Amino acid sequence: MNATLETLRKRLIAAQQDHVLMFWDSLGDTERRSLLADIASVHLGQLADLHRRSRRDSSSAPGSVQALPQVVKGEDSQADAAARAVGEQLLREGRSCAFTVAGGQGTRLGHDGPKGTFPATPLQGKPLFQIFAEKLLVLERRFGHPVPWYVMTSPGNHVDTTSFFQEQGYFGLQKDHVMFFQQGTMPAIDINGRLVLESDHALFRSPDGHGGSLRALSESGAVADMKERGVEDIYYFQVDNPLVEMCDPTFMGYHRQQGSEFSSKAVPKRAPEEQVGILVLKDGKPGVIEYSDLADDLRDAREDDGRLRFRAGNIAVHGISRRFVERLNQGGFALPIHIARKKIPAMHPDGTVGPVDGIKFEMFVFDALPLAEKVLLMEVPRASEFSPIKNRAGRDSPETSWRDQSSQFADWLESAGVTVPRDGDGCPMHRIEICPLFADSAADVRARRAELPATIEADTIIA
Ligand code: UD2
Repeated sequence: MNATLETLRKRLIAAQQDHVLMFWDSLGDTERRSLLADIASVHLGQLADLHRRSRRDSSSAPGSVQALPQVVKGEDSQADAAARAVGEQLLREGRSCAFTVAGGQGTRLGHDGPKGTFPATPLQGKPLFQIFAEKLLVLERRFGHPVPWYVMTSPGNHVDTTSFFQEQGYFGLQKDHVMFFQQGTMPAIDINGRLVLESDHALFRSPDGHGGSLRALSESGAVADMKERGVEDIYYFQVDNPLVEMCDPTFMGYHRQQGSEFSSKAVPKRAPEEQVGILVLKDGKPGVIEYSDLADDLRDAREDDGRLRFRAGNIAVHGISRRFVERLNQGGFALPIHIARKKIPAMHPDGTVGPVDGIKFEMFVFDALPLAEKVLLMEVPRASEFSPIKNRAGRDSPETSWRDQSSQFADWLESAGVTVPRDGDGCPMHRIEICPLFADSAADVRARRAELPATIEADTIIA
């Protein structure tokens, strides 16, 4: 260990990072070994570059921005039906899988536990993971083939997530078809570029962003598992959206028909000021521009028909070909690293722990768009596909998501002839919840018309 220590110490001194050994003399052998391994895995040169970058203006305003051509779901019913048939065949043959990124810390929601365990339905308060599991069970029933489900966690929530699935009996899914893996982490630095110690023998690390999923899929063996199962396409979605249309066959059908390697769903932005990333062509390449990097004239630009020109709001639902993930991981994985300034808990030289101003690093999955040979963008209606739970209150909160879930169920019921009283804003007067296992679409609801009430007169669960 001494030789390793001395080599490492020299590297650390050269990089002005030798403070990470300040507790060395008081550590036991196991702790020393673990600290050495932790430090050895850090790319000190890269860290110094990132710190230099963090001190420059980080905005990356692109040279030219154009709207990305898109398919609009519902605009051409014949083309949609043909794509849907392709997507359904993929499910029948087990060639599509579901992939949830659930490694985030969910700090804004303030929920004690992994975000997927958050009670998300309007009346029964079913956890997000249960909603997804039930939607997957419906697909299995409908297409006669289980849909493999990959769930990415992070070191901070992995055990809690897997224990939750075990306690809940995998919500009725077959255990063999649910795979968990952890995403990678990156060390953080303070504003002077110095590594932060979380304890006397460990660096502070944080999850490497949802972009890290594209590396973790490969490193964890998930991609190899997919290959073995015959899975060719991955339906990627975030853990926070109960309205996700699970493995949407129409979307995955277009993805497949057009030979796309990376497809994205978007919803029309509500207003120029809405704070969502937008999918565009940046300097001729597909990508996402964060709202803060979009110049005002582009943000406000409109088509002749009055719609926003740059309106493709990113809802973080993607179709990704397995081969593309394999290719990204050949010969060095290189997505850009983004910088986030956050408070970080640090161990000080006197052994106390307290927050310091720090810098965390993350990769974003949509940065893979320009690396794909072919991409597809599909605009979908917000009301039926996107109502995330991100904040405790206000926009994108449990309250707004319950309302949007109830509205979707109300639309389905009305299509089956049920009377649903609505308020002046058009929202259902009562909360409604339909279990996916009872019906998972308007067509399913119509097929069970005989079992429905004539009118919704109070909060109603249909299961
Ligand atoms: C993301 C997008 C935003 C929009 C929105 C749609 C970015 C930077 N912004 O915003 O443009 O598309 O979603 O809902 O992506 N996660 C991990 N590991 C990580 C970090 C995040 O698994 O290290 C997961 C997290 O569990 C969640 C998702 O990624 O499912 C989104 O993370 P977020 O809440 O940080 O992204 P958000 O809502 O700011």
